[in-house]
Amino acid sequence: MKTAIVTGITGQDGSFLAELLLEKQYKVIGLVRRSSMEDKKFFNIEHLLNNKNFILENGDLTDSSSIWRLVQKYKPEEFYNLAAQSHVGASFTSPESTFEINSTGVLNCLESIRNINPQTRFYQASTSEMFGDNMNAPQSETSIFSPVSPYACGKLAAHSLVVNYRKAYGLFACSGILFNHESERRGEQFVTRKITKAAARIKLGLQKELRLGNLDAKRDWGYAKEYVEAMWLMLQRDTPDDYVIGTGKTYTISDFITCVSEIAGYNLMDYVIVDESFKRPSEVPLLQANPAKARNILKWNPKTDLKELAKIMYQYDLEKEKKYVK
Ligand code: NAP
Ligand code: G4F
Repeated sequence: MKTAIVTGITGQDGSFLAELLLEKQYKVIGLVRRSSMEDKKFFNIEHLLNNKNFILENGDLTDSSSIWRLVQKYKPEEFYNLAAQSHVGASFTSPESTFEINSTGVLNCLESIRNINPQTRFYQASTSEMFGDNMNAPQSETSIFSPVSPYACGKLAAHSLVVNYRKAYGLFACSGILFNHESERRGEQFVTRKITKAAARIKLGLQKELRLGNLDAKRDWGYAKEYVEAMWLMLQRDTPDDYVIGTGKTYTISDFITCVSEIAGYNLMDYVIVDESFKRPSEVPLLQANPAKARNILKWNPKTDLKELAKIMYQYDLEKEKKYVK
C-alpha cells in the first residue's frame, strides 16, 4: 500500500484528491491546522473521516517542524502540497502571510523531503496566476511568467524552487500549472461559487442583489474533480516535469453569469451591482490554457464544459439554500 501526504486536505482540491487516492488504495495522511471553527473545518472531508486509511495530522505549512515530523513518521511515496492562502484578492490585504505560506511553506516541504526521504515524489500546486498580465494566450509551460499579485509572486517563488530542487538535488518534484477549476466544494468567496450561490438564493427569494468586481476578466474554468487526476498522473511518470492543466477555452465573468442565468431560468445580470471594493489593485486580464503537453504525455483531457460545471454548482447551491426558506 502506498502512502501519500496531502496538505490542504480540507480544501476543494485536497478533498477530491483524497477521494481519488483512497479509491486507488493509498493510505492518505492529511495535514490540518487549528481553526476557531473546529466543528466546521471538516465540511469537505466529513464523509472520509471513518475510513481507516484516512489519517489526519495537525500542523501548519509555515511551521517547518510539523512538516519534517510528518515526513519522518510516514516516509511517504508521494507528497501533494495543495495548502495555500489561495485567494488572490485576500493576498493584497495580507501579503506577508500569503507569501510565507505560499513560498516558505513549499521550501519547508522540499527541505524535509531532501533531508529525510529524498525518494518521496513531490507535487506542487502551481497556478496560471503566474502568467499574470502576459496577454499572449493560450499559455503553455514555456510562456513568460508576469505575476501581478502577492499571491502569484509567492507561487512563482515556489514554482522556481521546485524546478531548482529537481535540477540541483535530483528530487522527483513536479509542478502542475493549473488554470481555474471549480466545483460544488469551491470556497464561497471565489467568483463562480459566489455567483451560483447568489443565483440560487435570489431564485428562492433569500437575496436581492449580487455585488461583484471586474466582470470583463477572462478565465479558463474546468471541473476540479478532473484536475486532481492530472496531479496523480504527474507523479506516476518515469521522469518529473511541469504541466499546464486547463480546458483551452476562456470566458468572461459576464459569460459565466449568462450561463448560470440560462440554467436558473431568469436574468441574473438584472441583480448584479458592480462594486469597486471587489476590484483588485492589479488584475489578471486573460487566462487560457494550452494543455497540449498534458494531453500528449499524461493522456489527460478535461470532460466537463462550462455549462455542465455551472449546472453542477447551481443545483448543489439550490438544494443547500432551500433549508433557509421559511
Ligand atoms: P482551498 O480550497 O482554498 O484550500 C486551501 C487549503 O490550504 C485549505 O485546506 C487550507 O486549510 C489550507 N491551508 C492554508 N494555509 C495553510 C497553512 N498555513 N498550513 C496548512 N494548511 C493551510 O484551495 P483549492 O482551490 O483547493 O486549491 C488547492 C491549491 O491549488 C492551492 O495551493 C491553490 O493556491 C492552488 N490552485 C488552485 C486553483 C483553483 O482554481 N482552485 C488553480 C491553481 C492553483 P484551512 O481549511 O485550515 O483554511
Ligand atoms: O474566482 P477568483 O477569485 O479567482 P482567481 O483570482 O482567478 O484565482 C483562482 O484561480 C487561480 C488560478 O488562475 C488560483 F491560483 C487561485 O488560487 C484561485 O483559485 O476571481 C476570478 C476573476 C478575477 O478576475 C476577479 O477580479 O473574477 C473577478 N471577480 C469579479 N468580481 C471577482 C469578483 N472575484 C471574486 N473572488 N469576487 C468577486 O466579487
